[in-house]
Amino acid sequence: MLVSTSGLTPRLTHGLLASALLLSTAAFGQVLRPAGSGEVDTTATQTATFTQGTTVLEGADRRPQTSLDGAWHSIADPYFTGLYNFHHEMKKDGWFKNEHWAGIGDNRLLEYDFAKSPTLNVPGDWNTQRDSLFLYEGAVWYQRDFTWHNTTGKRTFLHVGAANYRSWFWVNGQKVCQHEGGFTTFDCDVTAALKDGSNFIVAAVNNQRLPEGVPTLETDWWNYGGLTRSLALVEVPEAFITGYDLHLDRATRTHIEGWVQVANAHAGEEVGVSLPELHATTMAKVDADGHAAISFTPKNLKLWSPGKPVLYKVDLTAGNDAIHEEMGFKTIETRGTQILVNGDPIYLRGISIHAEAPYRTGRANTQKDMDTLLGWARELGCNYVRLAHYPHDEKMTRTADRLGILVWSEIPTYWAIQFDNPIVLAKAKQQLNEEISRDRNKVSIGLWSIANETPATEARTKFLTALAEETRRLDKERLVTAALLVRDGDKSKHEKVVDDKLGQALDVIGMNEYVGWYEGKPETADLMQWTVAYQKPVIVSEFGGEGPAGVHGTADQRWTEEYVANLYTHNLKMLAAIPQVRGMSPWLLMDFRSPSRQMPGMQDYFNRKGLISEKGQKKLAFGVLQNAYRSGYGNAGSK
Ligand code: GCB
Repeated sequence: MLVSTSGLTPRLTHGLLASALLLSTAAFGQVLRPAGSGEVDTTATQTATFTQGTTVLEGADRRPQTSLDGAWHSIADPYFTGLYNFHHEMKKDGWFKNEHWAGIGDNRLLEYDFAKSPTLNVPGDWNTQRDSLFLYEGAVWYQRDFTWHNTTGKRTFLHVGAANYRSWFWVNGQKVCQHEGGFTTFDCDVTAALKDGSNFIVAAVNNQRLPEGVPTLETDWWNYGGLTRSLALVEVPEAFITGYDLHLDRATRTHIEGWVQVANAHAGEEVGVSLPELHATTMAKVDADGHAAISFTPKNLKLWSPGKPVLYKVDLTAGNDAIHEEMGFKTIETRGTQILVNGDPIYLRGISIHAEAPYRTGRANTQKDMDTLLGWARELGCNYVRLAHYPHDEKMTRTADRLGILVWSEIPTYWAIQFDNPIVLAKAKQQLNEEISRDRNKVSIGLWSIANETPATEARTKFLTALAEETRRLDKERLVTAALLVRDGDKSKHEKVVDDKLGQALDVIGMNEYVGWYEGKPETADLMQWTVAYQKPVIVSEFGGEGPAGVHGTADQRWTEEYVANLYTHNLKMLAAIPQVRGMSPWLLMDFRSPSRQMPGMQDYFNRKGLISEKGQKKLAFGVLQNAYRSGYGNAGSK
């Protein structure tokens, strides 16, 4: 366990990521002291307090940024020699010092040199950039130089889009933060480490899977490692906006309420929120914790809804600080078995999407990737997408806001993580906090999913019920869901039962089923009898089957496009007969890399359940689902 002696203590404030559960996350308003020299590595695998010195600067992508993207020098370090010595003690003069042979001469031994090492592009996973790293799981070091000019009275944050899975950061040899979790965005205060003029930054990223990780050892996706999303420096004034939540009040649907949180503000200082296009402005005063409650009713506010994406410019101000947002306003709730958006029942015609990059493979992280994936979803006739199985790049939810597509966002509480381990719960809560802090103001978010296909044990139900409560504490305006497994009833009668106890803690029941693929043939769907124990809306979060693009045969032959098209036809018919079903996101939009998918000629390390191949070829099943969606498939429930 990496124990920091730097003495960072979280302070509980409204809307801040830092919470008592995040043992090591530093709060704003404090000077972040580097965790460097006082660290003791007690075990290699315990990572309870691994995350140190990070927080989420909400709206960072709307602030001016100095990009750190581009070529970084890199060293693959399978034994983590750059950080640990031969007795596995943390080095004081590790590779984060970025020393050069030419600089120190021949009196001292140096066995690395970033300046002479090859580069990797950031953002980007290492697996698809260098053949020797394709299957690599371990540590890789990154280094780059940059020029910086200090501005008096400003604070600077290093904004990291994502680093999979554990990451350490040093600026000019000084430790600034470390983080666990491969898909969430985080920020480290680097003010004290920066110099005027030339600087360097070193990052170590380790994607080794951990038994006590979130996710854990098994996943059905590629473990893409590295600085997979953009990095930037973001400057803020001494008193600055750390977070905000502006949403439509469900009761009136005309009233905007929420809060703005300001670090280092004095009680009584003013914050402003305005929608210039509607000539609406409100001012509020912060309390001693820097928290200001917001409540106002702009005239003529048009609501955002799937297919009708109305967005407004929203300006937030606090002293010398300002954030220029682009936001929409909607409500989402349930009534009996219905899902209501802006009070109207809706059927969610969706598709599941992995963050796999179209055409080139690897982690999706460019605007073009987002446009391609969501463009295909629109072409399919979707009003909703399930972003599986982890938070995607922030550009994805911004794009969904603009395109008018409702989003299911998920944390990687996937399969059998260690549900009886409180450390794992703390990690899951941290990822949930980071996910919601980044995206709570994205109008496209409709559902927070807290898990996928978890075993129905008591420990699991307790763990996930705690996560459901945490989700509602952080955001009361969205629906809480999880993708559940279904169980067999009387097999001779083809009974399927959805009664997982976790359903009690959810607003919407997500369920995955694979009739026609992992069980039976497509026609088996015609025989199925479904019982859903809950009078709640159900979203069929997955169904599907595999067939590579261009492989043809009869509707009865597995691995063919025809078979999967037939599977869709029968599943669509079966699911239309389940009264609670209010949406679906079949598995899935595009083929994606997975190490466990080995069938030669058919899979070759790809899960082929995509409606589209990774090269952009549409399969027959795409047409089946498109026809259904475009002709109004689904039942939103009567008013
Ligand atoms: C599932 C998982 C998903 C897999 C899929 C499959 O149920 O949720 O992550 O990729 O099945 O293809 O088996």
